[in-house]
Amino acid sequence: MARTAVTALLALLFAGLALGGLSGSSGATGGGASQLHRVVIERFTFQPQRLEVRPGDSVEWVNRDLAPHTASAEDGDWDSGELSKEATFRTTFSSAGDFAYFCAFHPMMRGEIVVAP
Ligand SMILES: [Cu+2]
Repeated sequence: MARTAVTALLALLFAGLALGGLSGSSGATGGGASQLHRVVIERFTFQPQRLEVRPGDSVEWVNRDLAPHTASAEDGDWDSGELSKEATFRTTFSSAGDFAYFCAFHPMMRGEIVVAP
């Protein structure tokens, strides 16, 4: 399906950006400005499902579904609460690690933020 192809292309694009970011970071320690990344909640999925960011970066979730969703950290550190359509939630990741999260209303909806220097 076309949508699958687009998703695959996006995944490749994100992988390329991640690799480019890593190679570009050699020798630079903490000089970069923090960035804002976006996760779109659409059709009961988090897109991208796995997002790589740098320490100090922020991530914003936006719900494009009619159904309400949440973005809730598995370790309980943060929780968007109920996000109605077009509602957003933003949090900042200051330390490195893998942070799994899910939707409290639809626990099969899972995502991951990977914070790597
Ligand atoms: Cu949900």
